Amino acid sequence: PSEFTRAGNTTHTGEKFPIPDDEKFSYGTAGFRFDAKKLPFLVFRCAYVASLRARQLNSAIGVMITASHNPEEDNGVKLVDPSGDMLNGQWEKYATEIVNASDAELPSAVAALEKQMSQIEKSFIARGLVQNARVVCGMDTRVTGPHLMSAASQGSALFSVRFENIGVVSTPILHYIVKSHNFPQFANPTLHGYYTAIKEAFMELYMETEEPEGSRYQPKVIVDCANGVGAPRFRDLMKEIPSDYLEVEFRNENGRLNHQCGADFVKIKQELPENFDGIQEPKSASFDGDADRLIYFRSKKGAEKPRAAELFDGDKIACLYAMYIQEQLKAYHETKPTYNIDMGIVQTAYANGASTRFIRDTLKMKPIIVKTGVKYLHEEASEFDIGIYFEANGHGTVVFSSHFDSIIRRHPQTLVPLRRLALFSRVINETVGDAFADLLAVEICLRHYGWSMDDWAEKLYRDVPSHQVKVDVAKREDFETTNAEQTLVKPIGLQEEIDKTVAKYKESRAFVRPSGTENIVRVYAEADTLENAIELGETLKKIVLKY
Ligand code: G16
Repeated sequence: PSEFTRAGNTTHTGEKFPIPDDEKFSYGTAGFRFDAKKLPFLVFRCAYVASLRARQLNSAIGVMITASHNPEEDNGVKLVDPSGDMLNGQWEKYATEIVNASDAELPSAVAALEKQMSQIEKSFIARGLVQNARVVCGMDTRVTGPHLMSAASQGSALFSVRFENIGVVSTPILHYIVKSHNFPQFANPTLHGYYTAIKEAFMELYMETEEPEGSRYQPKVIVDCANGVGAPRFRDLMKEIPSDYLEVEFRNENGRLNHQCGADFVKIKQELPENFDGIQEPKSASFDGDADRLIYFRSKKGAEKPRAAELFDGDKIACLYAMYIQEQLKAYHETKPTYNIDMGIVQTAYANGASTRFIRDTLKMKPIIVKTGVKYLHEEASEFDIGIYFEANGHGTVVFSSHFDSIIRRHPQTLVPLRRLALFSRVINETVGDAFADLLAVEICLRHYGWSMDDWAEKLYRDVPSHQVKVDVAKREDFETTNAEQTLVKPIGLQEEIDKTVAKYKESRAFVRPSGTENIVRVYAEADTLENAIELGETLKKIVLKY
C-alpha cells in the first residue's frame, strides 16, 4: 500500500512524511530506532522481512515496536528469532538491505530473497510439515504504536503469513511468547502463559528459600515504572503473587514516558526519579520504557547533591546472582558428578571497575568484556552451562545450556540447592533481560541471604566513582571504535587526546563510543573521587566537541 512506501510514508496523525530514497538506516544496538515519523515504512518493510524469516524456518518470528529508553517522540522496531533471541546477524543484513532500497529498487531487492525462501518452504511442504510460520507483534505504550502495528500487520500480510497482534507488552514478554510458540514445552504462548510460568517458579522457589536467623530482608519494593509498559504488565503479574510473598508499590505509571524517571535516567544522572523523595523509600527499583532493564536504588546517604541516588545497577545484580548460583552449584559439585557445570559472567566496558575486580578476586571467575548490545553479551554467555550477563544499565539475564537443562532443570532433584537452581532458572527469563523476572530473582537472593539494602551495599563491593555524559554530535558515524569499544580509531587523533587526559587522574579509566540507539556519543569516566570522575567526563566531552 502506498502509505507505507518511502514516498507515501504517513505518520500516525495521517500527516505525510516522505523519506528520501537516499536516506539510509542502520540496524543499531537494538534494531531500527528513530523519530517515530520515519518508522511507518520501516516497520512495514521489517515485518515483511520477518514474514520471510518465519516462512524460511516454518516458525514464529517476533516484531517488537519500541524505542525503549529513548524519548517519547522516538519509536523503533526490532526482530526476534524463533529461539526468543535477537535476530540472526545475516538477517540483520537482509533487513538493512530491504529497508535501504528505494521504492523503485524494492521489488528486485525482495525478489531474490523470496526465491530463496520459497524453495526452502517447498521443502517443508514436501516433507509434510505443518505451516507454523507466523509473525507475533507487540508494542510499548507510545502513542505512535497502534499505527505502526497496522504497518506491521500489512507488511507481514504481503505474503499471507499469519499475524498475531499481542498488544501492549514488555519487550521480554514478546521474546518469551515467541519462544513459547516454537518450543511448546517452554510455556503457553500467551500473556497469561508468561505470568503463570514466572509466578509458579517464583512461588515454588520462595518456599525452598529459608531466611537466615537475624534476617534484615524486607519483602517490599517501590517500583518506578518509567511511565511505560511496566505499569500495566507488572501489575498484572503481581496480581498473581500474594503480597505477603512480596509487596510492590507502583509509581510513575501514567506520566510522560522516560521523562525524569526510568532506569536510564536513574543510571545516567545517578539521581532519584520523579515522585521519589528518598524519605521512607528503603528499597526502590526502576524499569525502563519497555521493561527490559532493572536498576535498584535508594537515596544516597550524606551526598552533597540533594536528590543523589545510590545505585544497585546491573553489575551489582549480576554479582548477587553469581554468588547465589555459585553457592547452590557447590552442592552439585560436592556430589562428585561425572559432568562439570561451568559458569561465566559477561559484562561491557561500562561495568564498574570494582565489580570486575570482585568477580575476579572474590568470586574467582574470569570476567568477559564484550561490545555494548544484548546480542553480543547473550552470544558470549551462551558458551557456558550457566552464563550470567549484565550491562551496567540494568539489562541482563542468565542463560542455561541444554546440558544444564538435562541434568538440573528437567531432572528430579533431591538436594535443596539443586531444586533451587532449577527453579531459579525458571524464574529468570532466559530469552532476554526482563525487569520483572530479574526483580523477582533479586528478591529471592536478598531473602536467601537475609539482606537489607545496607547489606547488599556493604557485602559485595563499593562502586568506584563514575560519570557518564551524552554528547550531541553532528554525525555519530564519524566515531569508530575497537577493543570492545574502549578505544577510538576515528576521528584520527582523538584517542591520543583522551589517553593524555585520562593519565592526569588517579585510578582513572575512560572511553568514548557512539551510541547505537540515539544520535549521540557516550563518554564514560571513572576516577578516584566523584568530583574527579565528573571533571574527567566533562573534560572529555569538551574534547569530543572539538572534533
Ligand atoms: C538498548 C540495548 C542495550 C544497550 C542500550 C544502549 O537498550 O538493548 O544493549 O545497552 O540500548 O545502547 P547504546 O549505548 O548503543 O545507545 P534499550 O533498553 O534501549 O533497548
